[in-house]
Amino acid sequence: MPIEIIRHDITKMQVDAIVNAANESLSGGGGVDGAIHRAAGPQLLAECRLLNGCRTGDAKITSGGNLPCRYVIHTVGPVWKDGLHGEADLLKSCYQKSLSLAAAYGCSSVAFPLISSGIYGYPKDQALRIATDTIRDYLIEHTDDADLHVYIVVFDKASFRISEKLYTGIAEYIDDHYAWEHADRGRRRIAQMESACAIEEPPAECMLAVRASASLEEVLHEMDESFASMVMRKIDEKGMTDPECYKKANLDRKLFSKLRKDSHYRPKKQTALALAVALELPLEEAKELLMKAGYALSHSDKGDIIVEYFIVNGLYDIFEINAALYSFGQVPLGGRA
Ligand code: AR6
Repeated sequence: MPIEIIRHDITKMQVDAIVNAANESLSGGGGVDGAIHRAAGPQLLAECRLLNGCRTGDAKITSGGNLPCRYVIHTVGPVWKDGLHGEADLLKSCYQKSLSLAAAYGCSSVAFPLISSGIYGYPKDQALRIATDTIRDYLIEHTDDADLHVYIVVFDKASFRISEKLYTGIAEYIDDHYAWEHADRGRRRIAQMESACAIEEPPAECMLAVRASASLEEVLHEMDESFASMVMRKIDEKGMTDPECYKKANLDRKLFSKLRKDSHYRPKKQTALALAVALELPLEEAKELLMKAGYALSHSDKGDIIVEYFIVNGLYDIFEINAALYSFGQVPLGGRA
């Protein structure tokens, strides 16, 4: 995945560059800044002293000292006041300037902490949203940096925050669709018996009858169509380019080109779901696409229900979906070769 949110200590990340949430003096501090300076050793402070500080929203670079990364990019996030003092633009600028520096220094992987979301008080859900949106937009605009792999490293579980409203909406949806799976054995047995008597999905022959308006040739062709062919057809129908599609799907270029080259390529479920989201398929079509890769959206899988919630509500932002999946402890969408 070009953008990956992970829970880790950023000082341990084996990447080309890590980003430090510093202050304007670049003389070290608490939080992640303190942890980075401690792990990098005194050489880092000596290099920082030569940089003449750093303005809020800007970024500067040093070596990584004793850290496993080659570089540390120091950026200064805004102090949160009330959101009405240009905080969002300054925070965006931190990500943009840091990514430009990483690209200028030939980095192919970079790890960010959630800048400003600790001592500087930026609400974590908004900080995460700005981080994912800004990094995504940057990667879409800078096609040359398409292979840049970006980690957003969060330290504590509380950082996987999505807005209260979204969280509640998803929690209710899960409750409605998942609850019976957790009912006591007796109720579960009754539900099983009921579902054995009901036909949820019409058999293929019914579908042929229902779709009487389509020519037999068309229907047979669609039944034969592979996963990869359906993706390519949908890309054409929607007038998308390949990069638009794989970036919206949070897939790396190499993985996507496998799909382009091999019409029988069988993706992982998270990749198949990511493509359904990137192509903004309505629920039935998303299920059809998944089925072509041998998967289904299951109501006994919390992650599937969360993705379904977004599709049903016409919300196709993969990074918002991933933030929600993280919040509920589920595996994110996207993938790499
Ligand atoms: N790895 C990953 N994330 C971490 C780590 C770590 N080792 N340690 C903390 N975080 P903060 P700010 C998370 O306060 O809000 C310093 O004194 C933490 O949970 O480090 O931008 C500077 O010198 C939070 O989500 O940075 C400045 O004066 C995020 O990193 C000021 O703090 C950022 O928290 C900057 O404040």
